[in-house]
Amino acid sequence: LGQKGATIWLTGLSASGKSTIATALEQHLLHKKLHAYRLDGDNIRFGLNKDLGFDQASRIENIRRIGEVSLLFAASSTLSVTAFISPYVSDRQLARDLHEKAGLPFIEVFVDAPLSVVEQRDPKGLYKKARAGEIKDFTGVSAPYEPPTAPEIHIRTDQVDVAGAVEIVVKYLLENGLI
Ligand code: GGZ
Repeated sequence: LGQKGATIWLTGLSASGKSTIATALEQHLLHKKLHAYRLDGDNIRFGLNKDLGFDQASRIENIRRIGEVSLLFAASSTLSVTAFISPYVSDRQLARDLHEKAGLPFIEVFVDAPLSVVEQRDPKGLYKKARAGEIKDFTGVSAPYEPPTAPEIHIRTDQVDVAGAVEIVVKYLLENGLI
């Protein structure tokens, strides 16, 4: 394969736009005949990680496994696109370290929208339930989110649309010789 693998790691609050951007990015890369694969709640939390919940230890293990799986895809020359809250700096750092040790690029993308905005969006009514105490340990409400301090890419989803977000990531990949 001429293509080099890498992991594009999206992090951000629930309803920040991670899955939407990951899906659009994956489609864009596939249309360019690049190998891309998206990992998100639908194919990980309902399968490999269905034994895990949302307490801190479960999230740490969730992200640890996802880091290992994304590494395998990247090692197979695939552009691996992950879309998980991944709320802890230390867990994202572990995923980064795995990739760097293997000589594979790790691109952290902060999918950033203020809590007030994502709470307004609330597409699944989860923030409302969290505020009402019906869901415990909800990120941004009753569980922490530690924003990246030096992400490779920072996208404000209250300011750019999905196409704009994809363009930002693709530009980064082109400029860094990853595609
Ligand atoms: C955060 C939760 C929770 C709690 C269920 N806290 O917006 P969604 O619904 O579709 O995506 C969220 C998803 C978060 O799973 P992750 O694997 O990305 O989380 S982590 O990286 O922190 O392990 C949300 C839903 O699961 N969800 N309960 N308590 N999000």
